[in-house]
Amino acid sequence: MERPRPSADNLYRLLMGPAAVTPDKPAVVEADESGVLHEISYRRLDLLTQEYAAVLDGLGLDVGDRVVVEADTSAAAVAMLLACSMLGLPFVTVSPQTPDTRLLSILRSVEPALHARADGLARRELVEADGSAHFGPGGLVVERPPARRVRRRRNVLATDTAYIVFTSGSTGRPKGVVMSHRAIVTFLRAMLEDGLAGPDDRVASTSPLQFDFALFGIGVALSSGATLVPVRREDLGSPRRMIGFLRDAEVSQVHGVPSLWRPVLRHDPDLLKELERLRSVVFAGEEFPIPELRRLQETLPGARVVNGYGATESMAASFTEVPNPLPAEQERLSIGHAHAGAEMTLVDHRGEVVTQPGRIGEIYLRSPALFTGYWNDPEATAAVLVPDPVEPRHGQKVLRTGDLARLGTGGDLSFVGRSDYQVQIRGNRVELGEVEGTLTRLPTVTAAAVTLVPRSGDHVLMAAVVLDRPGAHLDVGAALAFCARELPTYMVPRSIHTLPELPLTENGKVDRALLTQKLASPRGTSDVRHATNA
Ligand code: HFR
Repeated sequence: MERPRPSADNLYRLLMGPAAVTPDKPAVVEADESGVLHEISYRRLDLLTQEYAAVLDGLGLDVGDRVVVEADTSAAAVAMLLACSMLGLPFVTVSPQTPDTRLLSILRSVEPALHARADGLARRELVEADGSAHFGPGGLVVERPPARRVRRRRNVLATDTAYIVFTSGSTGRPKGVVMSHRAIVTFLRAMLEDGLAGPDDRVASTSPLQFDFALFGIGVALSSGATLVPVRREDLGSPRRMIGFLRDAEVSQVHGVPSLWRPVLRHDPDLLKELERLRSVVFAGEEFPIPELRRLQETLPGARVVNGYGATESMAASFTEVPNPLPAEQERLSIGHAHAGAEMTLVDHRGEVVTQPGRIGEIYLRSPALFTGYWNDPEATAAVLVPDPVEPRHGQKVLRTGDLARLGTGGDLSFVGRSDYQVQIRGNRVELGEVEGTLTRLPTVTAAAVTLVPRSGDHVLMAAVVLDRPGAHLDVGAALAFCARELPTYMVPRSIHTLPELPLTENGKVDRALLTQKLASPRGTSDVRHATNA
């Protein structure tokens, strides 16, 4: 049977649209191992995609058969994602630094037809994948072809799965978020309407490919005819190399989690002045600590900072420009209104829609870009794809985000925190984000994380803070006294530990589970100076 045909709403067709209009424009600019920049045009990227698709098609896979793609973001990796999209093969992205145990659990869950890894990556002998291959600028080389199978489908439809991204599993077992072509294409069309990036942008992507923030950068850059500029992992660790790369690649827009900026802000903020072409910084994933946000705005005069809020289950929900300068007393950031193609509604703990400004509720997201469901987990799916609280009778599901926000006077929202970060202390409800916000108002504190640590049968609030310079000092006693003045007693941390950096997850967010472990055994926290609020 001839090759499956992608219908209009297909990720490949959206992202390669510009190839027909500006074939010679650079689609991707990437550094090789010696740091030399190479441009791959839209025409070249499409040719590589077609080449990969021909080899994949020769394997006789069926629409819906999964392909695990193990790579960092690169032109070849993008071509692999597009080739899978063209043939209706859901891609499952994993990063080279994904531990074998996590990769095995993903392979066992999705049972891929093929595990394709970027050239140069070690072949992890994990028997779970049927076929194995490696890919690069020279082509897609199949090492072990997948078993022959019957092709039951010939059309790739909008409702077919484009990709499956596994959540970090911070709250429980990792879940596979299944996104259809219709969902991701609808979302990216809303980004085009909002003008997040334009054809003259050079968009730097800094997240690992297993994080949909990386897929967002690929989608936004290519669908707008812009140029995608992946930042190599080894360049992210050193402020000088990261800033040098962004400057030399003449990047105009940087996508990254807040922790991306912490090292340069702490060790060498003046480097940021070299980024004269930088017009916008889009952050997502968690709150940007206010003191760091202020420092970033001060040192990047020409750039607007955009607070991107949302969950993988809809890719993203809102993009809100951060006011510059940030008002003095502001502690929580606005997540504004949903982007052009969605709407956020707040529902209180009684299930009532919140209409009163100042009130807090859980964010429910109405959108055509919602995920299909969690892979092979109908119960978890039913828990978050729920009847519309405003009008349940029409049967259209909405996403229950698990995030809390406060309703503003103009219907805009300010982020409060995750509902599972609401903890009970001696019967009182504590919003960890509120304690963290108070701690970041202390002089020299640039970031803070508060966690509940089990202690002799009870739980105590403990705080970790990062100071704004390596040599800075925190007067912990004064800090605890400040908290006691600003917060109810039950919200004052039992102790405050100064750390050189906050532990991070693979996606670059604060790793609260690891932090709790570190704080539970003070010996684990190096350079610990703390007083107890006994
Ligand atoms: C998230 C979700 C991807 C691309 C998200 C672009 C954008 C957003 C995404 C990234 C993500 N302020 N808390 C914020 N898919 Br724009 O982090 N997805 S996730 O599924 O891994 O995590 C959760 O992270 C949300 O439910 C929130 O709790 C939190 N979060 N963005 C923000 C945020 C505060 N801007």
